[in-house]
Amino acid sequence: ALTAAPLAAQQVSAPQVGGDIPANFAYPTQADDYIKRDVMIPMRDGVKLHTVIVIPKGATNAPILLTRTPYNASARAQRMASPNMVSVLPQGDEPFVRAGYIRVFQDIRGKYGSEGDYVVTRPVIGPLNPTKVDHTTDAWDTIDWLVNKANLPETNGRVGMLGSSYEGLTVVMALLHPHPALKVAAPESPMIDGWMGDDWFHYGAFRLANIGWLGSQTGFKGGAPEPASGFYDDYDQFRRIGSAGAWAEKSGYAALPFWQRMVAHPAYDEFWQGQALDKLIAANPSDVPTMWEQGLWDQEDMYGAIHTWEALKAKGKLGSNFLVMGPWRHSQANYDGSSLGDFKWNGDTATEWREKYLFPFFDQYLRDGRPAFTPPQALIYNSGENHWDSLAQWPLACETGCAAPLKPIYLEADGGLGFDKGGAGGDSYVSDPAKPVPHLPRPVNLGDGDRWKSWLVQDQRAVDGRPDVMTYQTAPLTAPVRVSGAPIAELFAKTTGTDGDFVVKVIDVYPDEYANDPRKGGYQLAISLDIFRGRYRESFAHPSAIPANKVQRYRFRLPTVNHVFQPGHRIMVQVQSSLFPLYDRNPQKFVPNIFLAKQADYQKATVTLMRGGAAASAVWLPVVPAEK
Ligand code: PG9
Repeated sequence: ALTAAPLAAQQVSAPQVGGDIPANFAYPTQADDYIKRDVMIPMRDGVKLHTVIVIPKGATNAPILLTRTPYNASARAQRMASPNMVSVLPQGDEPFVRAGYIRVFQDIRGKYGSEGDYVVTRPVIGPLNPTKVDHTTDAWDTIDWLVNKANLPETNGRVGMLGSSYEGLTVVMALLHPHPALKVAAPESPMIDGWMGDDWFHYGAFRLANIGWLGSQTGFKGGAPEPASGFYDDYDQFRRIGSAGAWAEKSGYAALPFWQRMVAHPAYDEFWQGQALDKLIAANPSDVPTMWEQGLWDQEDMYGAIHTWEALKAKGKLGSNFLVMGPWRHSQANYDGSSLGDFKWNGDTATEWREKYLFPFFDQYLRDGRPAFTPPQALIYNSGENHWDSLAQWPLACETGCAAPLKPIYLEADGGLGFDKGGAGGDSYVSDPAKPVPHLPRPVNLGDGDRWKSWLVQDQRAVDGRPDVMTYQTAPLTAPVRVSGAPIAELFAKTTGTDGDFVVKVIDVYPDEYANDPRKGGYQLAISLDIFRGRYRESFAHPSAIPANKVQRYRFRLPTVNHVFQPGHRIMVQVQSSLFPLYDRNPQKFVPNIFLAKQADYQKATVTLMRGGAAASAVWLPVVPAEK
């Protein structure tokens, strides 16, 4: 048995005199494999922009990868504290770090460490921007400074630009008049047209989900958390308060200049048209080799990249402009792309894209002696067969000029859907602004990032069966149906109201039983959906009241798809009048400005979707022959 030695016999080490915190202590200096420099780069108007330059230690003749950001350059260049450059920089930068690139993040003017005025998505110099500077000149001046060896001795004089969303917009702006040292670019889910289908509106329906961004982004130079609202369920919050304008008044956001501009421009007038970058790029196409990237389920900027690439295609500029669409949510291209919501892809599609396509595309222009690399004209994930498609032509089906035309799939009686028109008829439902259709099962907290990121792939059964959600579906398919292009919704509808929204979803319904993943038995996956504000059915610039009880046509393009509906699955179309609180509610009574609608303006309406005959509501699908 063990016996303790008598206490007095134990060796007691010297007791601590004083506290355990020494008067002077510093961590040993780390042997970083990089150098970080903070510099202020002067622009042509004397304003200086804060720029973080991360250089691999010992670099000479290194290319530069540049991102211009409204989201804090210092934070963008500090993923975590580490002596390793690869850990300090964002995940998406990994192949560039391995190849010894210099990485540069710059605060755009007026944000974080940069001087000057911040203007939200600052339009180019001209009628909407009376100053002498914009993101085109700022990118030029920045690149001019960076490739000067007196400023940055480690440079080889060549720059590539990339970035997602707002950072993608700054890439596109640089392309409007590119500096000769800008050799290659990748706008990733760029914000291109804030009214048509990117962050602020979709076809005129206002996206309440982004309203918080405005406060944190323009309330403060350095950004700030959004204030507590006193609500967890934003569905309830926005419904009770009323219009977006009433919410802005209550929250104080009504004092923000950009909010005021938005309220002054609810329609697609010169303000929005004049800053639509797809139009500006088409008018000033560059020769800089460019890879346009967009997620198939991008919940923020679903419109920009594909429309700009199409505008360049129409200009005959395909030789230097390539399209990539992955099975991704917004900005997922820069993270792990193995899955989205409940859907698992064939490996990490985002890392695969960065390593196999993006990096070699950039590297051939930025370093000497690198192999030539021509990406496919369009690299698009096939979300029904779970693999990438490399396409020499895109889209495969469209209204005119494609190998195949669009093929209408019609709403039919008794909730049917088919390629035959069927007999004339109609289906009615009551749309009640007091009970809008939620875009996610309640409670909906717009600050819940995980639910926001994957909401577009959530199971639509959450709303299927509501009396105000009209569902039409085919029988289980006996052969695959392949769709590759942009579907077009064409509804013929009447309403007892004088305004109204139309949401159309194209859905892949999984078989009732799905042994590979039992929870997916009967899953309703929207492969394409959008909203259209009825007052714009004749003109985006000049809204008009809907004549009550008269059939009108509502025709709008839906987001791009590259999908195969497999045998045993069904094709489904759902139509509804709201998608809330992501989009503000339509009062269903024509008012001059929906931002300023009063509580009393919101009214129930009976909406009738017409079927068959001369008013055959349909979705025009880009059906192409199935391979195999
Ligand atoms: N989608 C964001 C945004 C871009 C431009 C304006 C407002 C918001 C973004 O992720 O940057």
